[in-house]
Amino acid sequence: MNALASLLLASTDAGGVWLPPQASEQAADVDWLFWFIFYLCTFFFVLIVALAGYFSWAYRRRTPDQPPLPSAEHNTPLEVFWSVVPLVLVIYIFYVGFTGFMHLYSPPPGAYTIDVTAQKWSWAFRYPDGRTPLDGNLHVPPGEPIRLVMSSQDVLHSLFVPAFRVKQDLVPGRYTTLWFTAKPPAGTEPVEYLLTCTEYCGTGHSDMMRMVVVHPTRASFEEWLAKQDDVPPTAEVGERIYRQLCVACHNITGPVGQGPNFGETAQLLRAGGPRTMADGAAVVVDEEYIRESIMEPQARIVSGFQPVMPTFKGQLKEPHIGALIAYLRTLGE
Ligand code: HEC
Ligand SMILES: [Cu+2]
Repeated sequence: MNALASLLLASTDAGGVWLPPQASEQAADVDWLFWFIFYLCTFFFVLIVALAGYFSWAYRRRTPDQPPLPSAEHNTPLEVFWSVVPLVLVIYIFYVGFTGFMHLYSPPPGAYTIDVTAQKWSWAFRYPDGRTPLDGNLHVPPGEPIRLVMSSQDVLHSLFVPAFRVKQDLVPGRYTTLWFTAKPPAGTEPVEYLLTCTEYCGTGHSDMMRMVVVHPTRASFEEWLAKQDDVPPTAEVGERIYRQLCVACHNITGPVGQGPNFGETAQLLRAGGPRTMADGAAVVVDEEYIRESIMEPQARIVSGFQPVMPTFKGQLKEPHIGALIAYLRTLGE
């Protein structure tokens, strides 16, 4: 019975066959209206198709020369019935949809605000005190309204968290907002949900995936936030940043991805270059070159590659760059 209910409704905290878990306080209402419309359509589909099938069988022509049956006369009660019932249903759907929409697009005053910047092809999140998440993911405290103030550096992007049932476009040249209240995780560990771009924005569109990390308590969120700045610039931290932010385009060895292999970069860093740029210049590969490649990737383009690397300015700070360089030094030894 439980299995049947979750198959038919898929509206549980844990998620069902068709929908992801309802991880925000907004999710249940969205799902409720979705399933209401879905089953209403199913009901009328079955009713209409069954009646049409039955009538064409019941009133079929029985002999080749049978004259047509007289058509039914006008029937006022029946016509009022089949006009008023759908009208009431549609008005009800409009009412629930419109009030739900207004609710979803009016963040409550005092919501915790996080800045979001999208660019081809990454997300940058900035907390009220200016800190940015080291792992590139959106970390949030549970059980309180979170408001995202969002803008785009280049083209249209769209932020979507399926488990929260919220989605909003990011438009260059203006701010848009989105809010949600994440449900507290069941256990004492943070829980992660997918965050993705749902507006096709170019070749790297599918790389625009991050996690929303819901902390079990406000205190554990604060503790995490406090740690975001003072990272030790060690190779381990560098490797973690690499896995989270760079691995999509930079392999270490093997086939070359969208960007140069870091094994090769590491060797050049050890030898001091030279690296040939698209304009033919041969440049020295040192710490400053690595730093520039990360903060101003468009300044100089490595020969044979496309200028597709996003800047990590605003997302990575000095200790992070130091950590990445320390990590590069461990490669290809
Ligand atoms: C969307 C793909 C993409 C991502 C993500 C990306 N890069 Fe790049 N990267 C490139 C491309 C393409 C180039 C070569 C063109 C250029 O110079 O901009 C490059 C070049 C570089 C270079 C110069 C390498 C050399 O051998 O000359 C460095 C250093 C670098 N990236 C570091 C990083 C770091 C560190 C990260 C993660 C924080 C990162 N990149 C994330 C695409 C990417
Ligand atoms: Cu995008």
